[in-house]
Amino acid sequence: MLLPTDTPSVMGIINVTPDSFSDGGRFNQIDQALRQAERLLHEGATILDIGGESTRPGAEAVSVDDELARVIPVLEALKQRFPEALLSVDTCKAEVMQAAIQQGVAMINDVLALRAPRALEVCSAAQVSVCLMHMQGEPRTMQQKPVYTNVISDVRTFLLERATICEQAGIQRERIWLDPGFGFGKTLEHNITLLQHLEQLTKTPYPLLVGLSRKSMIGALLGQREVADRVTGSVVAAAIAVLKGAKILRVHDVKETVDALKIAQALWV
Ligand code: PT1
Repeated sequence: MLLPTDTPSVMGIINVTPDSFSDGGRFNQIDQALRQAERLLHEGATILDIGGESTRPGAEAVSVDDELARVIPVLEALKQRFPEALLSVDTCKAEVMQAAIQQGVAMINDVLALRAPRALEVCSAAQVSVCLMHMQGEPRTMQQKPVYTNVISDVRTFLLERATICEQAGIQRERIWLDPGFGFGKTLEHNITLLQHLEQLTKTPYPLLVGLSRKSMIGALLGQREVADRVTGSVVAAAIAVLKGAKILRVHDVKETVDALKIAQALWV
């Protein structure tokens, strides 16, 4: 199943990390993920992105076994309950990619852009789309001192190199998505520059996915606003990204983003 690129889509975020839930019990996690999926799909998400490893700044890595145990039962339950929904898995690990592909996911969303061992092999052997994201450093330490010669061309060059490597490994061009990785080893100024010049990343053969939802750059632009109060800021940033050519918006607040998309599409010439 290929993801549409003609018109922008909203990808709803489903986190299955322990800190997202009051009780880490298996049944509870599956049940909560199903309820959240139902709401996000009802609100207009056409893709759901399921992640079992936090990659936000400062986050610690998780083991393969823990990530598999969190993510795979949730994918299985989602596929059974919502067979028509497009699923994406947010992972860097080849083992998790392989198991997710067996559950029928349409996209592998990888903040490491398939640089982990065997990730490229696993994805090229399957009929799956891949999202290649740019990150400088690793989540635990990436915000300590990000440096670029030119953030736009550095990110663009990295993403096009990874896309070429994917094509050479046999992943079809139509299956490759790029993502500048807002907040991943980038200062506020770097993030602002990337969004201001996002159209430079859309002039490639590959469609663009962006994640801005509730990130610290939105909080900082609003004067250190807490996470729960970043919805409007996130929605405006998402609308700007779409007007500059982004084709998938990865968001928490699906309903609000879908409204913004409808208005932007109706009124922008
Ligand atoms: C993203 C993304 C992602 N973001 C893709 N996958 C996260 N493809 C997880 C902050 O500054 O943008 N694209 N998977 C979440 N990561 C972050 C990063 C969350 C930074 C918060 C911040 O607050």
